[in-house]
Amino acid sequence: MKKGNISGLMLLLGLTFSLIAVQSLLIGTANAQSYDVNDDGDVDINDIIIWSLSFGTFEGEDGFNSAVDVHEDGVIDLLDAILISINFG
Ligand SMILES: [Ca+2]
Ligand SMILES: [Ca+2]
Repeated sequence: MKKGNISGLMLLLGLTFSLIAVQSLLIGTANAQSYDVNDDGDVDINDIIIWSLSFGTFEGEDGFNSAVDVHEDGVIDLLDAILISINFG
């Protein structure tokens, strides 16, 4: 059961701007896992869209995508999206 939807994406976009100030803190908690979720050579909105499809899922659930669990804590949440989005480009 997929819980991700476009509203989650819009929420993220709003939060990204306010949370970018804590970028260095978040990077400090991340490992070297690639933020290029779809492995196309760019970290961009398409990776966030893929994240949104799994948003709210836990490891082992239908819809969970380990590629977007960039924080590797077993849940697809906003922190993963923030980590992806601050690595855009
Ligand atoms: Ca990508
Ligand atoms: Ca996570």
